[in-house]
Amino acid sequence: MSNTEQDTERLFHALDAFQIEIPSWGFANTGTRFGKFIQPGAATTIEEKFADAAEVHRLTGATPTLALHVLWDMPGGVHDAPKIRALAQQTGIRPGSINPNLFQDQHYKFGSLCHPSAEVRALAVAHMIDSIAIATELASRDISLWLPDGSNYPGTQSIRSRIEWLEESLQQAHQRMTPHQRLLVEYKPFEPAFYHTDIADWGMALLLARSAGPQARVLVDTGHHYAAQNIEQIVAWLTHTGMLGGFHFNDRRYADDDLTLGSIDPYQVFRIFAEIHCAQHESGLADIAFMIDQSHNLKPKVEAMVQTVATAQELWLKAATIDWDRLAKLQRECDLVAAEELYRGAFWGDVKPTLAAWREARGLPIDPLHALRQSGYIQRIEAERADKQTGLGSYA
Ligand code: PSV
Ligand code: MN
Repeated sequence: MSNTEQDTERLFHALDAFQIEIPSWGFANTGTRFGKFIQPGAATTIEEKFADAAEVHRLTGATPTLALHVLWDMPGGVHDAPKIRALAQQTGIRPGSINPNLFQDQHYKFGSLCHPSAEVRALAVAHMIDSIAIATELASRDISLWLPDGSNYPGTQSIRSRIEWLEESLQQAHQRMTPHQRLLVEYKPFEPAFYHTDIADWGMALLLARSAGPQARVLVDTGHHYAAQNIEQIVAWLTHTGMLGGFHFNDRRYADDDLTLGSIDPYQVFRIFAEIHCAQHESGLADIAFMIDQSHNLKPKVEAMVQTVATAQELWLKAATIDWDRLAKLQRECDLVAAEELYRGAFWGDVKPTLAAWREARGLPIDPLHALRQSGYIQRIEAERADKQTGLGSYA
């Protein structure tokens, strides 16, 4: 086999291995705190969310699982599991991570797992346990926790007590997991609380995951950092410690903007992917769950999701072209310019022909976005769903 053929095989293998979970909430009408713009094709039921997810997977070949949000997608809790299993069977899309919801119930005004009241904390732990039971019923591995808890004004809550309450709550939830499940602990430095959040950064998430138990890991949401934070360095630490459980990908300009992956800073996504490829190259790597956490308020949802996945595949492939042995040698020799050129050369290199060849070889459309537009899927769902949207006004 020639060098070029070997390279192609290696890159095809990297693409085969790349799977990214899509969120059910990415297909439903969502908005900002100022309001919602309703889309005629937005999914209004869990059946429609599965159908949209299947369409994205048909076009990209990379999204076999759908993240579910407990209260939004399974209001009946564990009783809804048979329905979800039937949908998975029909659409070929497996239920993915299970996302508890600790932010909508009125009891949680001052916190959930960290609330000063033991009664409210018990309610929140019970919801975690229900979410774990749902995951068990659906054979989902990951319970993915984003905790909204925090406070808005200095001195109004005991940060130290809340650490202890949170540790206890997470330990209680962890005990209820089956041996193959994982608890992913997500962090975020602001919003909805604006003075302190109880899991503000990766260090806190790491310590909490360690204290929760051996099946807990950290989840990095790319939108949950202070401006200019070096996310790939966090990735390096978390891969080094074996504590990286997963990602929520999206892009941002100012805050947790949930913009399309790579739309603002594709080089950052490349650098994160590169760090993961590097860790895999050097030491093999335990499973990392790649997920998208985006809700498009203005772009059509299915189209935006296909655009996102296609961009992720391209950036993943670019990062896969790095020659790690050569880069390591240049780094050791402190040949800074050559090392940087090799690294950014991979970013600037054109991988579109390889991606197209892989898609063709795997029976996928070469241009997934174009194929979506040609398929008539968007027109069909808009016609079927428009009357079901609440709040869809006339443009006339
Ligand atoms: C809120 O910030 C958020 O976007 C978190 O990132 C969660 O992962 C997501 O909602 C779903 O609960
Ligand atoms: Mn997230």
